[in-house]
Amino acid sequence: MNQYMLKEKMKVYFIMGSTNCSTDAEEVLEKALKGGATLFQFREKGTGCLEGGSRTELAMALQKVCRRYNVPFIINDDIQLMKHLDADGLHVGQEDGDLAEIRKAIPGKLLGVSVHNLKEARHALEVGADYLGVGPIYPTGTKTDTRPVMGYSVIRELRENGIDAPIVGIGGISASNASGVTQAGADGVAVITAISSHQEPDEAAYELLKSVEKGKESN
Ligand code: TZP
Ligand code: MG
Repeated sequence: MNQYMLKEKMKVYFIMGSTNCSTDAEEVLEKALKGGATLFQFREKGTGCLEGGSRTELAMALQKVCRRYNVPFIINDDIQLMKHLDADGLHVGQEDGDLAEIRKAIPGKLLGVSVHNLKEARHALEVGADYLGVGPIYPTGTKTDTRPVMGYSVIRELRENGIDAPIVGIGGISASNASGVTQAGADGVAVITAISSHQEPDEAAYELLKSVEKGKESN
């Protein structure tokens, strides 16, 4: 996938695992993709999350849904599972290991890296990351071990310093504040609860997409 296509796929980047959904995860994902989510990351984490075979089974079921909608399927921080499923890519954080080694371990696959500043962004891209996740942009209750809230000015700072790779903002993003993130220079937004906890995940994804596009237009 070239960078232009990848940037298009970043618009509404939906992330979740079973613990983020109050109803069936497959249904939530299907609705999200129907509504307009453009990329999906399987992130099975936290208290009560699935393990072993049931975790793999859920991942496979969600991958199937993504295939039906031609939406890339990314795995959070599990190279083995990514390889086992032949998923489209892997997303890792700063604490998930040596980025250069991870890059080498998954040739030809998308690699996304969470970064918090220019130094981390440059390093991730030097070793061959395909896209960057930046955040938390706004306060979030979904991930407790985050860095301090940074606001969307950090995205503008990355752009002003020549970072032209695909970027998604993450953390506390909803349809009401997504446009600020793309207006600041992000290609899209990554969300968990704005879609997974919404009564109508399809509407949530659609509203996010509209907000993302509005921000891009005024960028
Ligand atoms: N990384 C930084 S913030 C965050 C992650 C995984 C959680 C985002 O969840 P939400 O519900 O969209 O705020
Ligand atoms: Mg991680």
